Amino acid sequence: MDSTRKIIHIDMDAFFATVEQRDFPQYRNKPIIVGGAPDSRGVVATCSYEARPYSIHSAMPSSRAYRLCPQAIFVKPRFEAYHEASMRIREIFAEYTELFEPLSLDEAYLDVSDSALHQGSATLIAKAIKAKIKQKTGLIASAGISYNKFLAKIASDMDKPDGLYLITPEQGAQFVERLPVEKFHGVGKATAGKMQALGIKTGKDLKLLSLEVLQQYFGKSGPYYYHISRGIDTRPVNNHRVRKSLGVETTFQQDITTKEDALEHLQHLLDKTLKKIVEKKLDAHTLTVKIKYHDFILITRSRTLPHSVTDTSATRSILEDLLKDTAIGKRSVRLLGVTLSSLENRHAITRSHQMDLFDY
Ligand code: TTP
Ligand code: MG
Repeated sequence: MDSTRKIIHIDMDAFFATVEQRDFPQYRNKPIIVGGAPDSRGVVATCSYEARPYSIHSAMPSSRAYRLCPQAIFVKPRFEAYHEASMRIREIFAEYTELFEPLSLDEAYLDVSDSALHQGSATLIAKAIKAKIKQKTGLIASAGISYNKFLAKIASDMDKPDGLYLITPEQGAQFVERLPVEKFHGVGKATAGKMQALGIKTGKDLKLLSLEVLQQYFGKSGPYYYHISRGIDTRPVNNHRVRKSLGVETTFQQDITTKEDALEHLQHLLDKTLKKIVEKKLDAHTLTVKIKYHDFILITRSRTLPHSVTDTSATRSILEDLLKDTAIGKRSVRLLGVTLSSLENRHAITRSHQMDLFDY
């Protein structure tokens, strides 16, 4: 068993809602719902802890949330503010370890195995990170501490909000035995349903099945379940997971002379890049166009969107906008390129509803 590692999982409490409560004091101590307006087809991105007793949760239609808690204050998301808070949190992580892996704007794994800070105590390091986050951003984080990613993530959820929870190597295997399978990270609704149908309710039930049987039922995920049901997870914390940018470009045999041709090519390059982004399950907020004129002069034009480029059907008009301030159509062009950056791992549930969030 890899009992030697020290992994911390940090997850911000009611992230979007807490940013709103920080920035607008009139929202503090009140049920706040961040997301689509109650009379729209929008959905809830998240809600403050004051709204949680009303059974409101992420991805629920806003109209339903309104019925559950009519006195709640509905707030339109401000992605720039969340992004900025996220960057500040990451700066804090970097002060404690080089080895951290953001999973989304509000959560990350940190490997502090080799840290000499706080006498090498991962619990004290987690406490210090929470305090620093509070001090520097005014936001609250929960921390889970354990000897692998799977258990650290479960632990950060155990004591929310403002949580600090440790699962020691001695407790790990027993802890998983008692854990309901729906709580297993990586077990989605469909798999949980399949497990229920097979009578697998807890880690203990899962542990009774052989590797072969698990592989037969769950294919490639079989070995993962086999190991985590024993508290074993050797996945490393990977700080290179999110690429900084992704792009494609083409040099033309014959220069492009018209704006229409340029747009056509750019759209094609963008569609190609978007396809890669979607395949890699990423979101991209910044779109950059690169133009090299026939005299080799190179210019770039960028636009950062409040939502992911993958969530808009209006890429054509964004490209047109970006070309406005260029000499395209007047000077001939030998190379065009498109780059997508500000990449984030795609959020599993609501991104497809993200446009609805703006449905105000
Ligand atoms: P979560 O960490 O899942 O939720 P949370 O931080 O709001 O609350 P908790 O205290 O339970 O951790 O997600 C982080 C942010 O991501 C959340 O504030 C809003 C956004 N989000 C969505 O936009 N859609 C979703 O479906 C989920 C789950 C989150
Ligand atoms: Mg959170």
